[in-house]
Amino acid sequence: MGNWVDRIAEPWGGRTPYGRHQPWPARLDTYLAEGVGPDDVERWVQTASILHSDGDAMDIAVRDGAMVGVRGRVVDRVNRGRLGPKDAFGWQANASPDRLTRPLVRQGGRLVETDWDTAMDLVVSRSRALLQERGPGSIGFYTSGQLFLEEYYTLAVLARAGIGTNHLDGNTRLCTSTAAEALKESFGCDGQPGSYDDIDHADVIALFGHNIAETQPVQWMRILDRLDGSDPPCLICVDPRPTQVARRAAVHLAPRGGTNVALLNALLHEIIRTGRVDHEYVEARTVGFEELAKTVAPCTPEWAADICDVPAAKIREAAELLGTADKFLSTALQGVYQSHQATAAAVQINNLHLVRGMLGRPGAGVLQMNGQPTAQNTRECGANGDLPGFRNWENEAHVADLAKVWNVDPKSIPHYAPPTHAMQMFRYAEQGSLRMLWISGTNPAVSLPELSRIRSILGQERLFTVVQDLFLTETAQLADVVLPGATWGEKTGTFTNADRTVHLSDRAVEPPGEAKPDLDIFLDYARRMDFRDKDGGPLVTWRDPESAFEAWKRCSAGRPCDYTGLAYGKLRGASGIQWPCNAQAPEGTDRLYGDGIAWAHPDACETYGKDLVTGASVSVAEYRSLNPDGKAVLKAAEYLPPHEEPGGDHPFQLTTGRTLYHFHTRTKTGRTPQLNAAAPDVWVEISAADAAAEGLGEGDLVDVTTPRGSLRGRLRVTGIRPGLLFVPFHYGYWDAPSGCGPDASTPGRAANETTITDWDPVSKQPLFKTAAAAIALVERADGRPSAAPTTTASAPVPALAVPATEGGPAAHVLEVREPDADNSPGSAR
Ligand SMILES: Nc1nc2c(c(=O)[nH]1)N[C@H]1C(S)=C(S)[C@@H](COP(=O)(O)OP(=O)(O)OC[C@H]3O[C@@H](n4cnc5c(=O)[nH]c(N)nc54)[C@H](O)[C@@H]3O)O[C@H]1N2
Ligand SMILES: Nc1nc2c(c(=O)[nH]1)N[C@H]1C(S)=C(S)[C@@H](COP(=O)(O)OP(=O)(O)OC[C@H]3O[C@@H](n4cnc5c(=O)[nH]c(N)nc54)[C@H](O)[C@@H]3O)O[C@H]1N2
Ligand SMILES: [Mo]
Repeated sequence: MGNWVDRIAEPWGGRTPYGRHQPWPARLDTYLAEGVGPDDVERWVQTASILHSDGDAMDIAVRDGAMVGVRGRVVDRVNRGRLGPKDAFGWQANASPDRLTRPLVRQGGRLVETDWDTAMDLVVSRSRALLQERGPGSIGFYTSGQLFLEEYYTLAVLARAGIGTNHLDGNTRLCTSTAAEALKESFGCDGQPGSYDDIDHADVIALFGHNIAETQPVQWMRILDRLDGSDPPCLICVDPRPTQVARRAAVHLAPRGGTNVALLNALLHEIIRTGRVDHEYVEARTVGFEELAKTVAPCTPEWAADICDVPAAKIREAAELLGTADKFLSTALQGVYQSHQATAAAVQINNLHLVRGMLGRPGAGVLQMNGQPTAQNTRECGANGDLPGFRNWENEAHVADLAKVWNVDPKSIPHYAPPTHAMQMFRYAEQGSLRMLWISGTNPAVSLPELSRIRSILGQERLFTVVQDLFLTETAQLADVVLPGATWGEKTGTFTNADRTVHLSDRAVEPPGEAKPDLDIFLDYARRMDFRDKDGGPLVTWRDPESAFEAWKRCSAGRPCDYTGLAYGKLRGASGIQWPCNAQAPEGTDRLYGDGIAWAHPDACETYGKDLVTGASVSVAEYRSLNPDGKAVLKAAEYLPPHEEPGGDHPFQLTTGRTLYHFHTRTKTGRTPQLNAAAPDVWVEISAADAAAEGLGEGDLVDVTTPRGSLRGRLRVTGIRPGLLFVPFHYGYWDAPSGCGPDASTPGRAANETTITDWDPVSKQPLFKTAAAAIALVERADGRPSAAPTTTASAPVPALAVPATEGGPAAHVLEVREPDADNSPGSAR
């Protein structure tokens, strides 16, 4: 019994309303492939979603050694049984006929199949030669936010202590480096303060540049359920597009792109002016209030209204809600993080909470969101620009402690400079000091800015490129060696979502052909390189996922991300558990900073911080004198205009981002029939006023051009703020219509043909959200609308008759409310 819902047409499914301070009711979502009934399922195998950072817990249905469906896990704290559209349908991509099944090596200019020994010998001999001739700084690793914890930890050990290179970063640089940096600047250390449970308790929820309806659809279901229940929260939405969040908001602010700091400073100004500061909290828990108050003193709503182009009255309204809220929750994501003052803006969101004393209690929390499913693990394992366990590279005691865990000499762990960030690694490759780049689980030939530059860097003869992926991506096509990875569902490991919930993901089926789990590939490399510890024993002592997890636990002990109380056995069958989980908190920790900002102490902190405007490092002496007792730091920042402003030949602002139905460069969702059909090709969002002024309409084919390059797509006329264009960044070239491509005669369709090589000075996160662009008609629509979905932020203005986005029977998901049979303990293997 239950309802069959077309989850392409109704992405969030049916409502289960609930009141404030009540538990979120369960709803069991199940999707089985056509022709498969519940009785045909031989096994249900426990996992969580790998297509966003929400960590939706689910079970994979297995029959005859193949995946045949999924269902949500009712027992789990994150989703209570629900699935988003990508969760429900995305698993089908695993079985795509074009998966890589054997390693490839470049011979005579072409990639040809080979065996593992040949491919790995090539990688090892090149590594050895480079180490000898040019030293460890000639080798770099660029990894992901989509592998498993065990894999990142192994990679971090072999790169930092084995090779001894400082050049190891993740695509988390493009994704959550600002989240991490903002937490470090305010609280001295990475670590998400809030919990998803705060949604149940808040009376005001503010979303800054975060289209949660499309990018974490299950938590949006939770907000929708609260909006339909008693004592619903008021939403504040800061986004220049009419997202579903904006449509449900009590206050929607649609600022000019790149002006978040001005808006946030005005909100802080109003909160201080109207006497809503919790002075007791500020006094007890923070430093820096006077400086902050001074910086925002001139930032009146009228001043910000001018910069942001939003009515001053609406800024006041938002400030009033935040100033009078009983408990408020804020979230931030790419509309904040991918701009020129990314960290400065994200820190002002933390400041809103600190000045109001809204932290560490149910409903009062900050979620500096992650995007990728396992980005949290990249960060905590030190496979990004940090040392493992949030250790401070500038603190000799932290490095010595890490060296002890690894049984190596502290000098053999590079810490002469901050770990190299990805944008710098690509610069080193461009300039020639980096000669080998090992790319795992990311597709930079579509996802990095200014693609013509990236293609020329990766295509260089002198750069030896290893690509470890599931498919022959745009990036893999430029590689010297391609290693076929096994992925989610085909390997075992753990990963941690945006609210610190750790989930176990078990192997359900065998990988295709000779594809191998990333862990096995890294372990094989470590073995072949014969990395040793200081006593001559093997540096990497583990051999499978569980022993890797146990090794990581030792590295995490006593650190904020303490995993010592977790074990595979404890996670199997049960709900995910939030770190820190240790002897003091054996069931995990719902919120950080309920009683003090413990990790900001000079001896404990992950960083001494940076200047928010220039990115210049604060010295240990400065930090000690500013913050001797380890309190939260209220850091102020003046607003600076975006680096590239519209005008002249490029009159529009251009922003890029996501749609509900696709994940990134579509290697998985583009191979999922229901998802691909919902959004099969790129489009360009434009406001009705701009379309009319340019004499353009729905479906017209246009070229969008910036100083870097052009892309071609059909127009969708929406309620986006006038002056702004939006393009989804999902569409690369592997399934592009013929004749469309980076090297073809017509412009490409990838958003990053147009984006700029530039980054936030503090977090080094690139600027995908602000550029200046021109638009030119190529061909009239002739009645044909764009491929943009109608259910989302890309919904057409009401006057247009565009067919509604639907999935039909193939997209029917079974939803059971009040599921009586708890599906989880015991029934998953
Ligand atoms: N469906 C889907 N879900 C995903 C992903 C996916 O690819 N597809 N990817 C995952 C990952 S890795 C990430 S990082 C997250 C990203 O999740 P989000 O950050 O929610 O997604 P984006 O579309 O990148 O950007 C969010 C919003 O920022 C707004 N924006 C643009 N410029 C500005 C600005 O100057 N100020 C403000 N306030 N807002 C602005 C855009 O209009 C957009 O609606 O999603 C995760 N979930
Ligand atoms: N213009 C613009 N550009 C953006 C953004 C934007 O908003 N606008 N957002 C940025 C953000 S936030 C992000 S996170 C990045 C995402 O950018 P990418 O990480 O480059 O995008 P994905 O398509 O997720 O690439 C992941 C790759 O890993 C492979 N893969 C998946 N699972 C596994 C596995 O288990 N093992 C191995 N070895 N490979 C695997 C997939 O096939 C895919 O090729 O894009 C960034 N780029
Ligand atoms: Mo991301």
